Amino acid sequence: MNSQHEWWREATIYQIYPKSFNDSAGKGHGDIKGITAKLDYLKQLGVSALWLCPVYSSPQIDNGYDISDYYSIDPAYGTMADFEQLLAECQRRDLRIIMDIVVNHTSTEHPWFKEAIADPTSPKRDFYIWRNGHKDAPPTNWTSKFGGNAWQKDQTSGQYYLHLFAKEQADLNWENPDLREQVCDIMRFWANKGMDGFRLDVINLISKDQSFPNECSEDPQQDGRRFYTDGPRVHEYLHELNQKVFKPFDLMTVGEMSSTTLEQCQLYSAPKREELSMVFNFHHLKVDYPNGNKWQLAECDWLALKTLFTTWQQGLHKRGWNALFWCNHDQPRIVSRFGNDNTHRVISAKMLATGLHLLQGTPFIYQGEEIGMTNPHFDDIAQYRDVETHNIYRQHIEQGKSHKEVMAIIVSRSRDNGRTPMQWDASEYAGFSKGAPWLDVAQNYKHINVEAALNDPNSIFYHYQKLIAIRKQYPIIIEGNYQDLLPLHNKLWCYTRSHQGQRVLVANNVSPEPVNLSLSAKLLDGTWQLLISNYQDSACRPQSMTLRPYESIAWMQ
Ligand code: TEU
Repeated sequence: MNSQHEWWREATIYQIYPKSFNDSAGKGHGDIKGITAKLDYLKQLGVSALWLCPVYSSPQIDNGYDISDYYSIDPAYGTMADFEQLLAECQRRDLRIIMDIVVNHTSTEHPWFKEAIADPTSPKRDFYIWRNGHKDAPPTNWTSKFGGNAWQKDQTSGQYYLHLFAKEQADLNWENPDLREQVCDIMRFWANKGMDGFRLDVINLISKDQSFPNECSEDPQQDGRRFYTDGPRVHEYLHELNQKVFKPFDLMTVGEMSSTTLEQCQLYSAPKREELSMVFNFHHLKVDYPNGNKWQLAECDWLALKTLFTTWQQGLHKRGWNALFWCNHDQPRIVSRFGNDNTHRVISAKMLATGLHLLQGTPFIYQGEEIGMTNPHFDDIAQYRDVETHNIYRQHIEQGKSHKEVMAIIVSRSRDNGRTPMQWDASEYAGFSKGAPWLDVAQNYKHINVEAALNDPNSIFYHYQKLIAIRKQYPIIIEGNYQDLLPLHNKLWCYTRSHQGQRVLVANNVSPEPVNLSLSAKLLDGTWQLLISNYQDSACRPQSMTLRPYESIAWMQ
């Protein structure tokens, strides 16, 4: 495959969380027809592809990341005919579709698991990971990502099964070749429908250390992850999937990488190794986690963030390929997190967008990000729906924290921050649904909504639209090398991209105060043009100057 063929290198991808995108039937719950009705809006934004979060049949314990039938559409989202119509309408508009596929685990309602539980001698038993406990203790002390021990006891057989996520999400045993063949069949089924790629959920967790060792340290971060993250056979399994499915169907693949390393991601996404097209990692979204702890509050550490960008930009340059993103359905809204949703919402949202979209990689826009949707700031636990949020709430209260303390963390960290209904207009329920939504709409929908954004030529929407167009127009954005010009400055994020004698210079003030920018005379030589900025009267060429609060300017030479 050459670069021409790899459409995803110049693409921007839009992530849809179907439950919260658009409800066509007044149920308070988004559906596939609702997505089809909004394709012209997405086309207007200019994205090349949609990533659709899981719409397969599921008991919805984890909003579809607990699949009970890989071959059918959950009735809550519609029918297979609705899905096929969505696909056809996308194809008509030259929009591609990436399906989210969850194969690290299934729902415990999946027939494989039901058979495995009902009959321990069934071949399906080995599709999952079973171990004996030690007296009354589970097989290992690993913890689930959603809190508590990662093993659940089956009372009938007395054995435990592994679940790295909720207890209703049982981990699959990839050591079993029949299971791997089933996974290939599932992927072929969807590929045959004509979709363009897969987003593979927590795909770097599929291979577990078969000796299942215990963690020996009391450190809460020592939760067992080192025994299954980027595990012993993961590259072999991905290469096998690539040869059997991805390559024959010419699919684009993006692997969600949990707690991975740059070295591993160089391997996953190296074109010659034929594993994945690109990786989707989270290191840059942990710079406000003290000691890696999501459930403890801290501000964004910009120096750490910039160091990570340098490491990953340079580390994958000409070696692999990265996804670029600020938001997804598991993350709080970026404008409320690293920007300022209070006094500088529009300007800081645009600054964050420019900083990210002019990097090397494939940008992903999460629904609502393009209009600067914020965290909803829900302060009542009853307003939250997420299984992780409720588990963590319970766990922290049991550990003796006060309700107030726990809520302060949840308000800023809950995954539901990114899941509130899409704000389409100023009508009731933000035009998302005619019925009361499954999760409350953020109260600011009357002024933050798609309709208002489309009517305002200076809106965040048009800024994103321009960034998407710039990427398609200038190969330097796709190919250029990255260099941080002021790596030790904690208020300026200023970098160049260089490619075949051309240069792009990006200057971002990441703070709410004015900051002086001084650049070397050598750098300023030559002819420059303004590419994009977030104030209307930004300097047309780079010079030493004062950058206003959250000011962001990109020039090209
Ligand atoms: O998420 C994987 C994952 O580990 C996180 O993003 C997780 O939500 C976070 O660490 C919790 O603090 C993927 C999906 O994106 C997520 O929605 C699913 O819940 C999870 O896998 C299990 O399938």
